[in-house]
Amino acid sequence: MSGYLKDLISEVKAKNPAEPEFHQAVEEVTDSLEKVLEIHPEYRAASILERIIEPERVISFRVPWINDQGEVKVNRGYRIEMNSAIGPYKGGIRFHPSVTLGSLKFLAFEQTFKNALTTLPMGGGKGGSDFDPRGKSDGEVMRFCQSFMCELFRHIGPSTDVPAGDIGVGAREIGYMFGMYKKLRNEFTGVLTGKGLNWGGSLVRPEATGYGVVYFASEMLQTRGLSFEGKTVAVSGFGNVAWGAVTKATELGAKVVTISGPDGYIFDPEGINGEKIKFMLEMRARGKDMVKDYADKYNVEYFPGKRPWEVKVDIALPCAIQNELNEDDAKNLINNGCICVCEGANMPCTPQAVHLIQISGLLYSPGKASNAGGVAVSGLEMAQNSMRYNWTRDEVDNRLKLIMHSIHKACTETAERYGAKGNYVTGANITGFLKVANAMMDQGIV
Ligand code: 2IT
Repeated sequence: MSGYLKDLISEVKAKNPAEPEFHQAVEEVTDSLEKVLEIHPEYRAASILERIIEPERVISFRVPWINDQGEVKVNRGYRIEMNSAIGPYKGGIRFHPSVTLGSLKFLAFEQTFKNALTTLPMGGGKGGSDFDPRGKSDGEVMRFCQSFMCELFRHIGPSTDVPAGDIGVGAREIGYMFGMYKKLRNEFTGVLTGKGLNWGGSLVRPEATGYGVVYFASEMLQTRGLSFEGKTVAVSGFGNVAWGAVTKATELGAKVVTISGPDGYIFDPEGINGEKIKFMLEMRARGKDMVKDYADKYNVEYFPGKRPWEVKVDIALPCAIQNELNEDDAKNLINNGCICVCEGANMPCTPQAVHLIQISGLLYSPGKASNAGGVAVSGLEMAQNSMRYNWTRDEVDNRLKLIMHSIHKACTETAERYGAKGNYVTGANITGFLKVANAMMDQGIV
């Protein structure tokens, strides 16, 4: 890495202490940019990278709420408005005990590049809270969401910042937040995506992230004349992304043999299909955040405290959370003959794991490219809201497929142009960076 980039990373670490995930995400992107900055000295002269790394605005706020016992609880809420060069801030809201300023900054940073890749006009943002939805009653979740929106509403809007769901935030939470926003603003507008179908939501939005991951992995496999047909697949997580990925991979003739939770993973040698896929939704709705119930119900093996990467599979789709697949996991996958690791979560592979997977010649895609289908259909939801119209399922699904195809094409072509053929990390980072950087250049020093 050049002295300039090394100094930049040191400065990011010194200026943003205790934000390890943010450092990791910034390092991953800057690693890809050496050549671009050499060819385009104007970016360095305009301090584009320094500006992209600094959020346009960080909002941190108190979220007080009352639990079912009548006690007052306090959580911390955030919204990171990272970059608005190519459109309004756009990105999910995460409710999870692991949420910190640093983890949301990493997610908002990734989102900026991801959204640029979708071909749609969306800037980057992310928000959330350290609120733990596990075991909370419906009333508690509603009161929390309402309190969260009582502060957030003044910072967002359909042309300013459009949040959506993420870990711990699904259709129910979006509904409660939308209700409070509407009451406070006296305005029915597309301020959130992932809305219910009969009040402004888009068909295929729930499935979009997982479907997109599988569409993207299919494109990757195709470059080697391969497909999902007859392949064995390991999926981690059992939330929204995992559910969509299991559904589509199964539909394309693959056998998905694992899903996982914070408690461990299950191994279903017959494949997770039919009614068993529906049961994933039921497990999620139970609010326990455990996957063991699947093993009990379908009488399959359950591995407490373990992750699914030790299973022999052809394709691995990590769809749970950041840094869930480390170097040892990567070794296991490689030794077991895995051919493709396609990220459904944001930054699920550690840098050491990514390095090993790449030098071993496996197909590998970073989440910012392969999981962009979720936010892409959020962009389509925004378009439908603006038109006050709804597209059919096929219309949205076809657009999603087309977008995933475009992202794949952009990544492969850019990687090749910059002398890194087959490297989806380089391709995604450079493509996303150029779109955002050029927009920033056009708009002056703001
Ligand atoms: O990580 C992500 O891309 C999301 N959570 C979806 C964001 C969105 O605005 O739909």
